[in-house]
Amino acid sequence: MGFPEGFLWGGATAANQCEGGYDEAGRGLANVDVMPHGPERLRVAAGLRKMLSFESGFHYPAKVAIDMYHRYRHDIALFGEMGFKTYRLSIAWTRIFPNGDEEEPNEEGLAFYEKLFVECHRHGIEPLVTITHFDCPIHLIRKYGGWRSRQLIDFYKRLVSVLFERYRGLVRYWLTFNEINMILQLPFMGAGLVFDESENKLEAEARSIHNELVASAWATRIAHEVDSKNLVGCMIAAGSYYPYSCHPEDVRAAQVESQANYFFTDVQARGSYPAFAVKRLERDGIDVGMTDEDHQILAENTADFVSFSYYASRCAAGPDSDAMRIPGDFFGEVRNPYLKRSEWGWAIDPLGLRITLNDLYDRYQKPLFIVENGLGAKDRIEADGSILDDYRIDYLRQHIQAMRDAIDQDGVDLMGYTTWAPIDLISASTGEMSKRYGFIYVDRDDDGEGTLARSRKKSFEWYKRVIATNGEDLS
Ligand code: BGP
Repeated sequence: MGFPEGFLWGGATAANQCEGGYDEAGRGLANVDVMPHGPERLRVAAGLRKMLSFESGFHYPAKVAIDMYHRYRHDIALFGEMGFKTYRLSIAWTRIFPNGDEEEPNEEGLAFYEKLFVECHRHGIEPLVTITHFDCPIHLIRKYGGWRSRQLIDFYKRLVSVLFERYRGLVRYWLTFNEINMILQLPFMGAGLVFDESENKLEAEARSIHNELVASAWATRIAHEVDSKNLVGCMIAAGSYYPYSCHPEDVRAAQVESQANYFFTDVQARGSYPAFAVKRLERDGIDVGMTDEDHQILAENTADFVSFSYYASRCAAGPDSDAMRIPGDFFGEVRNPYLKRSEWGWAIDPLGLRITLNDLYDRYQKPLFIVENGLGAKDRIEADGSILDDYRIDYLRQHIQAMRDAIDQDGVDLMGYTTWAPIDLISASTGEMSKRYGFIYVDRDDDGEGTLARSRKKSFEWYKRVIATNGEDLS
């Protein structure tokens, strides 16, 4: 009973949210660098405001982030101290190919990650590498229009071939695209898309999605060719949709929303477009540019495991429902009246994690991996310097309990759990530092002030004990 032996406990970060060093060692500029802190950020991320370079009057948090580029040894040592079995991180594409379309990679960028992976192994930590976590080289956006161009499939293939060859023996767990379904909400962040007034937005999105899905299948194939020990996962922002009530219109609304999300993993884990998606594209008169070769590549190279982030369940209601709607909410627009919410308005629903695990396992029957889960909260430093983050411990405890139930009682095959994020870093949605997730506090504020010094929060010792007891001791 309990967590299986070898369960991969750890934490997850993304390059642009922690590395900094944005112009060091030949690194090129990416979409994620030019996303400012503050209210404009979401408009840029959604492709509604074009920002392809630094503009005056804005603070760009990714430039320095938490400076992990220079401090990774120290940070990985702290992860080692907590007993991490795995550390999920992402490669910055522009460290390896600064423009994205070069023939030859940037050796300095490759050497950086090699040192980082060696450091992980020194602490007994297995790296879990996201190949792209919301990043796309600016040059590829300017010259090719981001992922709407099929040429990006080739550039991505070149990138992954270099990574798999170079890190053979150092990395065996890979994720192709972080939260691939977020392209629907954040097309600039997800695919480097900025829309022209005259453009068919739906078509540009559908083509970009298709290109990423094909690129993902190619990556899976190349990974297996280079080393049969490689395991490649797909990754979505998950959280099951609940109908607001048992009114059939609400149930149908939840189904439609779920399908829009599952679509991505359906293709990546099963190898073909599901019938509802084919019909939807037909209805909208959209041609994604599928070739015979695409069909074959998708069918023959499905993901080895299905990974996902879970922060909250979502709720859906039919058009005539009296449900309370929240315009622009990240996780669906209908408020679930039964759930409490975080300081940032994200619903808190540990049982929803068990439901989501069951839904995904029922649908795919592939090993699952929770690669993000956590609570963004403001932390207070006590007079003696300590941070008593019991709210974070409570959140994680309940979610870990829910996943234990899913394993023990429902038989879900779960490979591991990496919290978002083991160390405070830049928020993807807001660019804030004050939305903190870490077991490790970083002295930096929303305006980029602070010493960047690290310190352990109360949750640090707690998570260490959870890992040491393989999830037995959650007290
Ligand atoms: C996911 C992203 C992460 C991370 C997390 C928390 O969508 O994959 O990059 O940031 O959400 O979100 P936020 O940082 O906006 O609180």
